[in-house]
Amino acid sequence: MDYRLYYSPGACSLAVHIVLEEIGAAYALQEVSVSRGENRQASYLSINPKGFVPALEIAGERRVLTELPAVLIFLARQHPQAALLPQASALDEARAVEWLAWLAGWVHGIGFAQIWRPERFSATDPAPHEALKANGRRIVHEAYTKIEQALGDRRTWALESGYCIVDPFLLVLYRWGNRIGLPMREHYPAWTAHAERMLERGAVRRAFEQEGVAIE
Ligand SMILES: N[C@@H](CCC(=O)N[C@@H](CS)C(=O)NCC(=O)O)C(=O)O
Repeated sequence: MDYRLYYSPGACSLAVHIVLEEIGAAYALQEVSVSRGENRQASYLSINPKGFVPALEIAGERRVLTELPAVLIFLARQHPQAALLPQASALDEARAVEWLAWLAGWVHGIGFAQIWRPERFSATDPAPHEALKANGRRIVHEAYTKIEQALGDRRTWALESGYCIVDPFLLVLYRWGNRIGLPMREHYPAWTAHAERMLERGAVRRAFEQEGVAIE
């Protein structure tokens, strides 16, 4: 076994799960359910003290690797035959990192976090929580319009150079759009076509099946 992925069904760790399937890695799955609060239990905090999924255990390494962009970039670099990170030029690679940083730092870390975890932004006073949720939705709407514009120029994948580690993350966010009740199919046709292309991939179907999740 080369890797063990600590994941929660349908969480951002799903992007790593898809990439593990894409590269054909020998890996084990360890469920850490966020909805049941298992990520905050001592047993998991001893593995990832930050209390988030994903965390990737790497054979021979003492400490797990955390932070979604870091885990995705590591796997793509470690398995270059899968061609999941553009390598033609430093700028091509940076374009993938540019997407990952924005999706993780802004769309997930600021947008969705305000919707699902307003207490992170106002820990002691619950009064602003509803306003934080509304602000999170505003940020997600604006970001989703930008994603739709980017995918709407007839490109097949996030990067013109081809399928890469950004695309599984976009699929996770597409699912989350459905989860928060956005009319994904009606408002984001180019992104919907991208999601449908993703669902044609065996690696994606296997990861969805193993986690017991669907697109809607
Ligand atoms: N900065 C982290 C954030 C990861 C993250 O927020 N993961 C969520 C699941 S999508 C989580 O573990 N949430 C636990 C919680 O909110 O308690 C990363 O990019 O990996």
